[in-house]
Amino acid sequence: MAISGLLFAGRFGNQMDYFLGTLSFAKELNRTLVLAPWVEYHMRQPKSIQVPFDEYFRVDKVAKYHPAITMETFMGEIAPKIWPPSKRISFCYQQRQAYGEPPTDPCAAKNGNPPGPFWDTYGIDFVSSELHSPLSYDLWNVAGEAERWRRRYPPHRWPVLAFAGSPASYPVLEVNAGLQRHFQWSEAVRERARQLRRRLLPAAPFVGVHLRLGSDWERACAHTRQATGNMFSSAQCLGYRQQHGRLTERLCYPDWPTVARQMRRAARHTRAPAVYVATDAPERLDSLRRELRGHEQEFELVTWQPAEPGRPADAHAELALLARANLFIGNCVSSFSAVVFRERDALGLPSAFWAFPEDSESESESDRDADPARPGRDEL
Ligand code: GFB
Repeated sequence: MAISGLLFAGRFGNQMDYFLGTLSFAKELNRTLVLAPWVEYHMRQPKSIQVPFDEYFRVDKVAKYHPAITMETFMGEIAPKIWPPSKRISFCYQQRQAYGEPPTDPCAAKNGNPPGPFWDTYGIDFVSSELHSPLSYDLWNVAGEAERWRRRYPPHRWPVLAFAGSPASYPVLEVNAGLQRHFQWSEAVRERARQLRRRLLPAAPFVGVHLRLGSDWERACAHTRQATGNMFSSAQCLGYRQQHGRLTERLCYPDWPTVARQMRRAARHTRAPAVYVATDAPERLDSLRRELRGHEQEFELVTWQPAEPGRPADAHAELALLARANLFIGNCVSSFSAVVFRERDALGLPSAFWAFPEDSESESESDRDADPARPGRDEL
């Protein structure tokens, strides 16, 4: 009675969006969700690495909302009973194999990296493919679609639906964004976030910000000039129908004066002596420091410092830390920022975005709402 989605597309923020949609899909079909591992790419490792779901999030909190088990539990305890090797069929919408001989394996579920290493991690091979078209993953905008899935794939004949790609869309549909509240960081991640806070921040309110600055992002943001709709996660501030504004390059890649101004204002409003900056490109922060020259006494700029030399920034600890800042300023277009925004939204904590609203130089709603009294250090 399970659904397993291969959530390999993209990096963490992307995968999180797919997870929310997949959880909702499983709920609509009333099937247990097999929580796939996170797919990561580590330096000098040619193949993707599969990180068990529960290293980052608590399974019991997801399962409280809808039955869910990890891939490890599924393969160890359930699959031997209901999903023997001879019954392993991969699902995809239509033929995925683009070139070559007439396909014997239309879903090509294990072609390339990460798909190959993903299934190999659990010793899974597929005996055939099932093309489920015209049934789509969008059970919310296509009337009667969930019922058609249930009729075509009844659990007694199809106990497991194993998808070659996530049965969900990116970016996450509006209707599913709130499901982030069921994803609570594991104790290990929370502890790393607590340590980060203790080590680097004063015991006082703090502002947390995300600056997406890498060259991949710079290139992506150049596309905003031609874009007419939303891009990546920009619906989180612009609205799914862009009812709150339009996509601009500045929203995607804000200029330093804007960043410095919003930071100073946020620190002032929250009476925070420190601003924690999470970024994918710390080498670019010198420009920010130059921009803040003359205002050093207003707040301390804090960034990732490895506890051991050379350790890369811990993305999950940073996300968990940002989620509990007194005020968060994120990048509206980034799905990494979106993880923080959705978690804070569920907790009722204020967030703002760089260069948003576009024409406002005045304080935003969230700036005003920021309450220095919450949350406390113990709440992480
Ligand atoms: O999470 P993600 O899909 O968000 O991908 P975007 C960005 C990745 O960069 C994260 C790292 O998963 C992290 O590994 N990263 C970014 C960071 N910011 C930080 C940070 O502040 N701290 C740490 N520790 N790591 C989009 C992708 O990225 O970028 C698209 O989703 C595409 O697929 C586009 O690649 C160019 O939405 O920001």
